[in-house]
Amino acid sequence: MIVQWYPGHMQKAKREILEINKYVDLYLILLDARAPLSSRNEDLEVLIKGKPMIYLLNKSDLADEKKNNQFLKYFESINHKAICIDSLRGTNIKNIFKIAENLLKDKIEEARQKGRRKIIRFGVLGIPNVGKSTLINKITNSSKAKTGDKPGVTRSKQWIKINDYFEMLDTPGILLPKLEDDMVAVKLCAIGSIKDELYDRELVAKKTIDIIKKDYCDLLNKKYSLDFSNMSGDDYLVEIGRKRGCVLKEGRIDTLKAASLFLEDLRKAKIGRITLDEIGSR
Ligand SMILES: Nc1nc2c(ncn2[C@@H]2O[C@H](COP(=O)(O)OP(=O)(O)OP(=O)(O)O)[C@@H](O)[C@H]2O)c(=O)[nH]1
Ligand SMILES: [Mg+2]
Repeated sequence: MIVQWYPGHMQKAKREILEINKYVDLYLILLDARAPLSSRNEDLEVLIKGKPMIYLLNKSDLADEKKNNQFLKYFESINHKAICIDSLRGTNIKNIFKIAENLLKDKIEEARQKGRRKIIRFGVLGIPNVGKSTLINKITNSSKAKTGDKPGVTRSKQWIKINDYFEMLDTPGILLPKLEDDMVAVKLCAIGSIKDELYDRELVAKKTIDIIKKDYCDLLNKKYSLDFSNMSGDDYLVEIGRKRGCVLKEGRIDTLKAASLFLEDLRKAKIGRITLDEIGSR
C-alpha cells in the first residue's frame, strides 16, 4: 500500500457530505486537471446524486493543454458539465455562474414567481489541496478562506457570502481520494494531495517517473539533461541526484533529496505541463 490511511475516515466523510447536502443547491466539484480521474471519488459523489454539479478542472495552468481538452470532451460524453479553470489567475471563473444559473433556472424562476429571491448555495468539494479555498478567494476577491501549498489547510466548514445571490461553502478536503488503488495513490502523492509524512517519497517519485516517461520522456530528458528512455526505476533518482549535486558526506547519492527535488519540479510544472491520468484508466 502506497499511503497509510484509515477506512474510518471515509465513513466520517460520508456523514459530513450528507450533513452539508441539506443546505446545498449546487455542487462545484474541484478536480485536479493533472489527474482528473484520480482526484474524483465517485463513491462519495453517489451521496449527492440528484443535485446539480459542475466539475471544475482546476490548476489547468499546470496540466497538459491537449489533455485538458480531451478530458473536457470526456466529461461531456458522460453527460457531466465540466470546465477548466485556474483559480490563482481566475481564468474561466465567470463561466461557473453562467452554468449554475442555467442549471438552476427552474428554482430561480419558482422563487421569483413567489416574489422571493433565490439565493444559490454552492457546496465546494474536492480532495485536499486541490484549490477550493483559492477559488473562493478569487471569486470573492478576498482572502476570507485560508489557503496553503499543503493538504489540510482548511479545518472546518465555512459559509462565505459572494453577493446577494450567491453563497459558497468552503469545506476541508472531505472528498477523500480512493487510496486503496496504488496507481491513484501514487498520482495523488505526486500532485501534493497527500500529507508528506504518509508516504515514501522515493517510491512515489520512481513510480511517477515510470508513469510520465510514457508521454513526456522528452520533457524529462530536457529538464535533467539525462536519457530516461533506457533507464530503469532504480537508476532515476541516482542519476537525477548526481546531476543535481545531491551527495551525502560519504559520497553516496542522496536519493531522498533527489526524490524531493523531482516532486517539487513536477508540482511547480518546472518539467513542463504534465497530466498523469489517461482517459480510460486512472
Ligand atoms: N498553479 C495553480 N495553483 C493553484 C491553483 N489553485 C490553487 N493553487 C495552489 O494550490 C495550493 C492549495 O490551494 P488551497 O486553496 O489551499 O487548496 P484547498 O483545496 O482549499 O486545500 P485544503 O483546505 O487543504 O483541502 C495553494 O498553494 C494554491 O496557491 C491553480 O488554479 N493553479
Ligand atoms: Mg481549503
